[in-house]
Amino acid sequence: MRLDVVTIFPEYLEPLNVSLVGKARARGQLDVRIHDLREWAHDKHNTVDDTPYGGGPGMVMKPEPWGEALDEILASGDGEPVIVVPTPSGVPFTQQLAVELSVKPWLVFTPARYEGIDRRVIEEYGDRLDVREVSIGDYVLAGGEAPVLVMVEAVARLLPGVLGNAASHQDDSFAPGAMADLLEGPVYTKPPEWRGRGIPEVLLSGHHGKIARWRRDEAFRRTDRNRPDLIERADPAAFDKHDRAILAALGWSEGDDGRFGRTAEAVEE
Ligand code: 6GU
Repeated sequence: MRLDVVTIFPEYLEPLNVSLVGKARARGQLDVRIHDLREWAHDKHNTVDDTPYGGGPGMVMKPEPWGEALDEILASGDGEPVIVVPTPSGVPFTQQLAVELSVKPWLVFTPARYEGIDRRVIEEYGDRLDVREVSIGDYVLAGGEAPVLVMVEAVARLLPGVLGNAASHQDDSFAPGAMADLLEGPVYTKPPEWRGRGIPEVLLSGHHGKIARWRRDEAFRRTDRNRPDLIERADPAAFDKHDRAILAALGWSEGDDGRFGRTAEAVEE
């Protein structure tokens, strides 16, 4: 996979040289190219921003440097990339979107600073290419560089051969499949006792069926506590008899619409 990032802070992307993404690059699984937007600014001060039409606070990124940068990058490769525009006004970045992007051969990220990029740039490339405006959550950051690090890590770990163990992302929280719609439960390793705290007995039992069931119960407990919205949203067809018993014990019941909701008493707590 090829990844291009256009930014006014190339050094902000240094973490892409480290760890999982850094190793994928070293192995040739990822071709990452960081570009300094100011190379496509032509005045004495390499200006990339200007005041907003209509007034208001802050500055807006000028269209010309972005247009020249993107034209040059697009001409440098085969085929067409997906352009990912990080913005707090974008669609939510989810595991589903990470999976979708992970099968594309080429992604171009355009992290902005200030109040964002002149709208005409998104329209211009959106008319010809697959352009996605994406947000990483409901909070406001000073720029799109940290979101690019987040998105690249989420996508890179899905590439074939990048994670050591292909099974590792099968029960990721939010992965489509077996544990879909549930958060992962707790994990333990050696030593068997630490500061007087032991390990749940079942994990030492060697009984794989019981261990799988315990893990799923713990996943329900954690999801109930931290993300009840995921249980409300879940398709109950995915819940077996034991799942329903756990949910009932946690104060959930199946509503007329077939979905689970918290019983009035459980909501009070
Ligand atoms: Cl993608 N950009 C910025 N600046 N803030 C954000 C964001 C992106 N996602 C959440 N907050």
